[in-house]
Amino acid sequence: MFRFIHAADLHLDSPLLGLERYAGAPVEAMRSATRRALENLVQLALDRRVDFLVIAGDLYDGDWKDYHTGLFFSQQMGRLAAAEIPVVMIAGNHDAASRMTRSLRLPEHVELLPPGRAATAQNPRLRSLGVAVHGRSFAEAAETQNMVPEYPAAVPGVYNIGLLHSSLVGTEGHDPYAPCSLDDLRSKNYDYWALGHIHLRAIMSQDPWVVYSGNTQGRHVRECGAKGCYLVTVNDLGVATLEFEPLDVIRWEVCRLAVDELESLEELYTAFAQQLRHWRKQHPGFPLALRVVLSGVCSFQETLLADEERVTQELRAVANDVAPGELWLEKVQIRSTAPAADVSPRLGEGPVAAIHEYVQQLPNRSEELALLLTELADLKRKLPHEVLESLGDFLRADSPEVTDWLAGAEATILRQMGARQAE
Ligand SMILES: [Mn+2]
Repeated sequence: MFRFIHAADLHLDSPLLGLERYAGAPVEAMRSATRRALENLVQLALDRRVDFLVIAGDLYDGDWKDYHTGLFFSQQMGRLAAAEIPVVMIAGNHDAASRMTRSLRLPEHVELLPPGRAATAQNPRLRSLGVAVHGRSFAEAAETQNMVPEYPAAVPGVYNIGLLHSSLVGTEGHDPYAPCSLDDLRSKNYDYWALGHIHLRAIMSQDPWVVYSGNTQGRHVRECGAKGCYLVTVNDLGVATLEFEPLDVIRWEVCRLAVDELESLEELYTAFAQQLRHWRKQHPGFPLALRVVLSGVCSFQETLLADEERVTQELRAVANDVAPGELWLEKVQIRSTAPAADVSPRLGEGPVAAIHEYVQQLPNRSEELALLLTELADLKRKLPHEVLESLGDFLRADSPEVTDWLAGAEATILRQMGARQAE
């Protein structure tokens, strides 16, 4: 029997996106979150006495600002060296050789499989366990070739693990790096494919195991819920059992608050406090980064829009009250709409009313909506990777982002009108 950990996408020292500093926000926890997640990974390896650790790419978020990132990693690896736990890893699109201008020599028990050509890890401890780990690093940030065909043939009589940073066919919405299909992977006759690149953990197949461990720490609102790694136990018959182990130190969630039943800002704040207590119970002891989305038909929409900044800060004050220093309101989005009876008379008959009606009808006019989204495709091509990542899939008509945007459009129209009337 042996045990290993499959982790990927640590994105060490990645900045966490979209966070505003304000009194009461867990700024320090957030800044060092990816490092704490690595510490937790190492601690887990020690506590559970694993035989080895594999990392399927994107250990680093990109080129190091200075040597501290590399030194932090080597310090953590030192803890594993003392316990004689080997590490095998590959570079992904974020830490591809071409992106890294700085590097440090790796300790002997840590093996980075080379770019250019898939290879098998050399560590003799792996051989004595009856394990072969195969993999290939990215040389360039954008490797668009299917790498699987040239992976080494499975070694007979041992447990074969493939390390691969790749988007599988069917995982849309991700850069199509080193794309391959499940059939490509099956054809290699390996026992376990440890995949990286997709940050949402997923078991794509059980025979053989094809697994995305997801990233170890959520970095923005698109990476919600518990994040961590898989602890894999392989018995003497070669049968593996997987356990998900959380490693994150701050957790993202989207907190949707329906306002349909509420009648005033006061009631909103009370309902929000209740919702927050619910979140605290779901994630006891965890600092949370929350995006708050107000949805539904709001009887006091105008009051809500009249002083959005105040509403946001009031909600933050509620969060500070419920769990001081543990809740971070990343953003408050007003996606509620005014009752139709309130809106139509205000808009009258003019062009603004026409725009409002157009936006309201869009969800039911799929062809027009599709056309509109096609025009956004151009914009999407120009956006930097980091921005895209935090935006989500805004080109798919049925994605929640698009629904939210359309609801937000009405708020924008009313807000503009309110501003004009105030002038
Ligand atoms: Mn990644």
